[in-house]
Amino acid sequence: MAQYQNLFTAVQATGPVSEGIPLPKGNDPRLIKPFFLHLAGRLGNAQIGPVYLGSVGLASLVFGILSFNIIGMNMLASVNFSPVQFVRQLFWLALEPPAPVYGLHMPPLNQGGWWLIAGLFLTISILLWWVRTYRRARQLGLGTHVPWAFTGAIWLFLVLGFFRPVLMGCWCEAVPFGIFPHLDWTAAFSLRYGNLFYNPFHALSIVFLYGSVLLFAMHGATILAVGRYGGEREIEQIVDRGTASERAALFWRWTMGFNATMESIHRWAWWFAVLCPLVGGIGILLTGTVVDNWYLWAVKHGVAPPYPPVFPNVVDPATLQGAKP
Ligand code: 07D
Ligand code: 07D
Repeated sequence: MAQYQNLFTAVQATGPVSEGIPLPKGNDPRLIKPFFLHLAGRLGNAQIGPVYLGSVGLASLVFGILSFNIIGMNMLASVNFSPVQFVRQLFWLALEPPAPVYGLHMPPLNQGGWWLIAGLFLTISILLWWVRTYRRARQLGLGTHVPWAFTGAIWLFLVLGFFRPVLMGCWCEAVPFGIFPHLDWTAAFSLRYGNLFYNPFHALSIVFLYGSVLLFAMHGATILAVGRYGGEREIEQIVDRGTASERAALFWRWTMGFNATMESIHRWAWWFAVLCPLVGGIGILLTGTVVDNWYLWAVKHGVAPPYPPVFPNVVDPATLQGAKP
């Protein structure tokens, strides 16, 4: 048996497959007869399955697939059901939300109705998936940290597609479905509301996004670096002297004077990741509802300098009579 293993030298143990612990009463049976997959073992654990599906998981999948198919069929219809054009233009195709005239009403199917239905089904699917993560965690006797972290992402998703459009009184404010169309929406949103860079919550969200990346890199690197001392076997590492854990801590203490603990590093990671969409959602919710132009907001609060009056006679065309609403 090899002494020192890494990603490239790891020996894949093959033995009887493990079903995992028995589940408490009221649970469904797990699906898929477990088997080993060598390639999976190169990335993570070589055993595939069993999977717990259950009724909530099944319902989530059904709504998710329905939503995905509604989006796909609408995109296919937009290229006259040509499979070739569907593939060629896939990244540019969209299912757009209703036009402004419909406000929060139900529009005809081909004018945003399908968008509304797809969005409803996607939301149901995501919420059911949340219930699934909660129930699986509880049934295994875990804390519910994963579902609560997932709540962060769901919050931003609901702000973008539900809470903010409802506050603005129009589904037309929501994000379209589609790869490039949703990027166009993002850029247009920033322009419409005076450059999102001046939104402090966008800035904070970026802090946590970049911060999460930095923390993840530091943590991953540290644990890999003490792998030769068994650093990934966290529990028995914490109390003894000279362990991988102690070396990892000392590395950071001696490098920057401060170090995380085995527990705190994971709390840092959890909060950094969760705060990214959490503060982001606050920033989006304020946009157009409380603040109409983040650049002017920044000028008002002394964050950004006003443009020099080079063209003093220019009037914003949007304020002129006869301008389209
Ligand atoms: C790696 C975990 C796996 C998840 C993946 C995503 C789908 C969508 C469906 C065409 C890290 C699966 C994708 C199921 C296909 C249809 C109908 C997570 C990992 C692989 N975006 N966005 C992407 C979503 C928003 C923005 C990619 C979803 C906001 C920018 C992918 C949502 C704004 C860029 C994607 C959402 C925004 C992207 C890669 C929901 C502001 C990119 C995502 C539900 C936050 C990047 C072409 C990824 C890209 C990208 C999905 C919302 C901005 C298609 C599902 C409206 C600037 N987004 N996005 O890897 O390459 O995430 O775009 O809210 O540059 Mg987006
Ligand atoms: C989208 C949460 C929802 C996802 C869920 C999962 C499925 C199933 C299926 C795998 C990502 C759904 C899952 C459907 C998947 C399978 C099979 C999380 C999501 C529930 N920005 N910007 C952010 C930067 C600019 C804009 C956040 C950087 C410009 C808008 C992030 C830059 C303009 C919005 C961020 C930059 C602009 C954002 C996203 C640089 C465009 C948002 C955080 C360097 C011209 C969003 C407050 C996140 C937000 C957002 C980064 C620039 C627009 C930190 C680095 C100025 C409109 N931007 N941005 O976690 O919250 O997203 O803003 O230029 O809405 Mg930005």
